[in-house]
Amino acid sequence: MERTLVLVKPDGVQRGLIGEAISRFERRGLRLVAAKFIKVGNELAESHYAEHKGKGFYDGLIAYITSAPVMAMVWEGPNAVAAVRQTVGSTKPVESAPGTIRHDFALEVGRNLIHASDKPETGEREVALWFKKDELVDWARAVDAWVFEK
Ligand code: D4T
Repeated sequence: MERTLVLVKPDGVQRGLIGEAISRFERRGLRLVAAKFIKVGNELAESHYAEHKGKGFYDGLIAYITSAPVMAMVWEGPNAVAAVRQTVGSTKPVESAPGTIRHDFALEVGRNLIHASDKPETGEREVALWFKKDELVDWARAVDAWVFEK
């Protein structure tokens, strides 16, 4: 089953949107695999955003993600990466479709509330970066057969 890393970023936590985000992923049918509420240190922030090092917004991005706690989660399901990205909306909130989290609650790219892995390979890398193997819970829901075709 495909897995994706989701972070409710510091602005989402401060604005009380953890429950809103979890609720949307649950209603979509995705299955929660892991969750932890943590203050992100510089080392983890820099590893997570390594691909953006050197870009103009990089320092602000590191300051933002380390500024307050985040809710880190792993969600799984068929095409979980694409499904979560769709529910979250485009990186720039004003380009996000109505009904997405970023459209409904955000205005600026530097305060876009949620991180979600952008490709299945990124999902695997990010899940391994943020969670130890024994923090990932293997489980089934009674409702799975009514959500997952196979
Ligand atoms: P994240 O990684 O936070 O889910 O965002 P996206 O996957 O949607 O977008 P991204 O990797 O291109 O950007 C990472 C992060 O950088 C911030 N950002 C981005 C910014 O502050 N200014 C910018 O111009 C861009 C492109 C927002 C998300």
